[in-house]
Amino acid sequence: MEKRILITGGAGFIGSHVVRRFVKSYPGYKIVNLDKLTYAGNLLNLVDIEDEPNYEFVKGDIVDAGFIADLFSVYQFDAVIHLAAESHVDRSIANPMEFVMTNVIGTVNLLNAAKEYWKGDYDKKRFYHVSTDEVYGALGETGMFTEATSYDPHSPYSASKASSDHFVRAYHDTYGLDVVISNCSNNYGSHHFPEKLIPLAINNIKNNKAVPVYGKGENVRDWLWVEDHARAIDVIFHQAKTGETYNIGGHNEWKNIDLIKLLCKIMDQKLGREAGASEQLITYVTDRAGHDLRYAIDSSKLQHNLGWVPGLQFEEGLAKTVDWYLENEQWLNDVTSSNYQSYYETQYAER
Ligand code: NAD
Ligand code: TDX
Repeated sequence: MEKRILITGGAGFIGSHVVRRFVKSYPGYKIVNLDKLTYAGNLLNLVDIEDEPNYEFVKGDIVDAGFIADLFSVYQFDAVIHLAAESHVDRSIANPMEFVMTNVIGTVNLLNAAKEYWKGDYDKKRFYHVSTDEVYGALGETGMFTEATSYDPHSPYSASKASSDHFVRAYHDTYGLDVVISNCSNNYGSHHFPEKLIPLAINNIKNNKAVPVYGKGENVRDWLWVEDHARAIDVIFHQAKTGETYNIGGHNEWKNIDLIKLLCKIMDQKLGREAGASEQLITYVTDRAGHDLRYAIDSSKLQHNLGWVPGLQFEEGLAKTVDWYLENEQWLNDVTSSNYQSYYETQYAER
């Protein structure tokens, strides 16, 4: 094997796209996917590659330091691509401590295990930490986040991701660990858990249920096709210099309400509904606490240094995403069966 790579959180939304890309593109790499299979992790996301000879799944918790140290000894990893996290802002508002445990303690456990196992010899070793644009806080109507923007997280989720980023940099500065970090904007595409805006809206429109829009729907997000994110991670993993940070974004800003209206239009066409029918489902609900107004990523460093550019245009990507959800009803039924209903009722009951 040319490399043995630990990918954490590979059964989740972005992780499954990263695992698929690495397993298929690099038959000479051994890919070990470590995932706790929380409500957000789903092995159905990887059925197409689960029998590949260079792929292995391990169920486990990054919060368990002893287990993580043993895993390094057993598999002799050369690199880590760390995506495992609690990732939903609304859940972090309801239960911050889970985010501290997984996102902060879990990340430090992985850093420690890598440091101990590699014992200061970082030649051809790498710890890649996947982070978010939310660490930079919120923008007004203008401006963009660059890699030099100061951290200013507002939600327990973004505070926990900011903390983990600081630990990763501290391990580089203090122990010389070879690290890279990327901070990405909102992803969309297939296998996205339907608690996040786009898949939740698709599911609700499909079922003729109210589509909850927080506040006035004026908040702006910068949306990136998830496979473009996976391709950026591939490029950065292989080409970035040690200690570097890269911002990844779609240059694709949408107000939530405009995005939902576009989605309604696409779904009217796909479902053979009268034009304007799905828009009737839009329901304005109480705003998210501490709701960041606008995110926008300046990814020019990545474009200039490493030649990455976003590939798929948004309208096309959104239509492809809708097609995937309509064609994968079983997946949607599976992930919305057990605890999803109780989450949904609690989250939206009082709005
Ligand atoms: P997700 O919630 O879909 O998946 C997270 C995965 O991590 C799940 O498979 C879950 O089972 C696993 N996991 C959670 N806790 C774990 C633990 N203690 N031990 C082992 N595995 C555990 O998340 P996502 O949207 O795919 O995000 C992946 C990463 O990318 C996260 O680090 C997130 O902060 C970051 N990110 C996400 C976005 C986005 O738009 N979704 C944007 C930028 C960055
Ligand atoms: O029901 C909803 N109604 C609504 O108006 C939901 C779930 C969300 N929203 C709004 C809140 C945001 O302004 O839509 C926007 C997008 O919300 P989410 O899909 O929850 O994403 P966001 O909070 O922007 O965070 C996402 O992008 C950055 C991911 O969940 C994070 O993991 C990532 O780091």
